[in-house]
Order: sequence, then C-alpha cells, then structure tokens
Amino acid sequence: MALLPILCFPDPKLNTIAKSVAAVDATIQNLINDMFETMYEAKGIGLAATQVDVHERVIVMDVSEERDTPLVLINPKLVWTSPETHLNEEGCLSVPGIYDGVTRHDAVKVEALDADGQLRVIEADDLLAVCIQHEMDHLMGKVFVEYLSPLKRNRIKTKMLKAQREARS
Ligand code: K1U
Ligand code: ZN
Repeated sequence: MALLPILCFPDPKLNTIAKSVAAVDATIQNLINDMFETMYEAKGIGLAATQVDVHERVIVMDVSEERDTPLVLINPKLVWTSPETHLNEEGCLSVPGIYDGVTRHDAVKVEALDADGQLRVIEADDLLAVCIQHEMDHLMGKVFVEYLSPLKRNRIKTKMLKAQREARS
C-alpha cells in the first residue's frame, strides 16, 4: 500500500472528467487500497480518484465514527435523488482548511460496482448522501468551492496559492 499525493485547488487537473472503469482488476484494487490508506491518513470521510490524479470513476468513503465501514463506488450512477434539499457544511481534502455551505439532496440512490466488480445499490441519507454527491462531483471535475460566489471562490484561490507558495519555499 502507498500514500498518494492529493491534488490541491486550484490545480486544473481537478477539473478533469473521469472515465468509466473498464474492468475491476488488480490495478483498480491496488488503487482502492492506496486511496483508503490516503483517505484514512488525511482523516477524510471520502476520496475520489480525481483527487489523486487518476481520472477513472472510483470513490472510497467511510463516514463511520469508528472508521471501520469502508465503502467503494466504481462507475457510480445516481438513479434517484430526493426532492428535499439542505444546505450542509462541507470540507475537501483538496481545499484544506476551508469549510462552507453547499445545497445537496437529502437522500440519494446510487448504483455502482464494488471492489469485487459486483453491482450494488446504495440508498443513502445524512452525511453519506452529502459525501456521495461531493465525491461524484469530483469525478465530473467539480470542486465544492465552485458552488460558492465568485468573490468567495477567488478569495479561497488566492489563499490556497499563497499557502502552496509558502510550502515550497
Ligand atoms: O472529497 C474530499 O475531499 C473528502 C471530504 C469529503 C466530505 C466532507 C464533508 C462533506 C462532504 C464531503 C472530506 O473528508 S473533508 C474532511 C472531513 O473529514 C470532514 C469535513 C466536514 C465534515 C465531516 C468530515
Ligand atoms: Zn473533496
């Protein structure tokens, strides 16, 4: 297993649209293991392959308090979204230290392959539903700060670029 570097906003690679996984093989299973190690080490509740510069439709998540309920979504497809929505506070491992509100569906139903290539149907609400929508946005090249006003987004961009410059010097 290996820790993978996480791309940071405003890296344009975060805007890449991921391709469907053709086969759930050993390469994808190794990627999943590395993504879990990276997500747990970063204390995140989710990670999309896009964030580690792999542009295939793979997501790992664990929203449990105990950090013992891993969930893998390969080629996820939203098949139902609740009409009810809520503004939820979100964070992102690609935008460290920034938290802001995004409106999401309260509940979703997703079809996806698991790590063994089996088709699963996941019905989610609460934090899992928010996390699934956030991670599926990553696979479409969208970072949560892109829902915020241009003013807020530009302030975050300036702050991130400054932090990245300082980390290099
Ligand atoms: O995609 C990512 O960058 C992971 C992200 C997932 C996420 C968190 C919160 C709402 C939606 C999606 C994170 O794990 S951010 C860090 C974190 O652990 C966290 C932040 C806020 C609430 C709960 C957890
Ligand atoms: Zn994120």
